[in-house]
Amino acid sequence: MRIERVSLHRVSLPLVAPFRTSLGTEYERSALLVRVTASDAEGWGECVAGADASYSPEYVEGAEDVLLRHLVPPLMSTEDVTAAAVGPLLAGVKGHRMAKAALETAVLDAELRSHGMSFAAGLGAVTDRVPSGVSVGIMDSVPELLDAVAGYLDQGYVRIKLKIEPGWDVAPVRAVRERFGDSTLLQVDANAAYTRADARHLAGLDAFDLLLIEQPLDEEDLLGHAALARNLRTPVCLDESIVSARSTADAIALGACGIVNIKPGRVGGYLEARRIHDVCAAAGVPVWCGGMLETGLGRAGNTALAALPNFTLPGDISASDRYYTTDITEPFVLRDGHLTVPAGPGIGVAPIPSVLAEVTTAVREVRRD
Ligand code: SMG
Ligand code: MG
Repeated sequence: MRIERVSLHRVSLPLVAPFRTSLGTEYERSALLVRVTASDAEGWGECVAGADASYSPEYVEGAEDVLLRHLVPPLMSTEDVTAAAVGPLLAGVKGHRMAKAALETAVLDAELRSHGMSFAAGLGAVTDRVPSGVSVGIMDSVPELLDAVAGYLDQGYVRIKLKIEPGWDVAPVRAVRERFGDSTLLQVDANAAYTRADARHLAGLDAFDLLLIEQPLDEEDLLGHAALARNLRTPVCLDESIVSARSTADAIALGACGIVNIKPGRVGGYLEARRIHDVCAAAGVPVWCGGMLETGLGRAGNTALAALPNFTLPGDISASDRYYTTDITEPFVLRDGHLTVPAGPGIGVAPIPSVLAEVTTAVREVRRD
């Protein structure tokens, strides 16, 4: 396709409640939406870079800058762009995977729409609904946490993930297990808050039959994760460390993880996400789809990805109202603990113009000259 215009929409959405992790507390989601307009189709992608660089080196203004300076121009000077060609076209720019993912997703959306094919069909989905897990932030007290978890279980979420950090780990996990029983699917996520010296302490979590512990150590500490995995009964899952199919294969070969969290934004897009899925499937490593507090746009793509066969664990793909009173697309709703995978062309949803206008704080537009 010939891309005529790319527009970058900065949006700001208030969260229904603050979301606290070992990295800090978020009160709103500041996001960047990419819209690609070609001669015969239009597509959208959501950039998951955060307001600050605490989760990854990328942050929203940086993503906007690299898109405008370095990523959009090569696409604009190419006559025939396909989604599969975006990665190779942008290979001269190192890193910036979240920015690249948003652009590739918008191209993929436009391309699939022009063929009348859904993301799910394009990626190879094998199911039309996916089980929904919820990520529960760090709270001021254990009673407050138990109330929050009770609310999510009442709504039907099939899996609970507790955010942990030093000082908020064994006690909250024990309390949730005691209150809600052994049959609740439960896992924890540290966002790299521990060090190798915490191995013995983390082994204290082994008593609670967790599905997994996610990214306990620094993202670059693969050998530390491998050592930890040898010493824990709880399976080690990697999030931040997994940035490509190659880093996934390395992590698996080193024994650094037994489970992989796949986030399309973190790895450069849905096409690399699918390659990671395939690498893991070949190695017998289960995967699940992570979340970055996406709007309905990102949520739509993630449900399609999570419908691939090796996504055997529930993802952090909750209903829109977990974070937002008003989503920018048709909201995703929980039905019997599941979300429906959009079946329409492309990503299957699009921003509702009136809502988009309300939450937009700035728009930058690049046109082919
Ligand atoms: O989308 O429900 C969601 C967020 C899930 O916990 C979640 N994401 O490390 O997995 C993770 C975090 C990253 C976002 S908070 C910085
Ligand atoms: Mg994580």
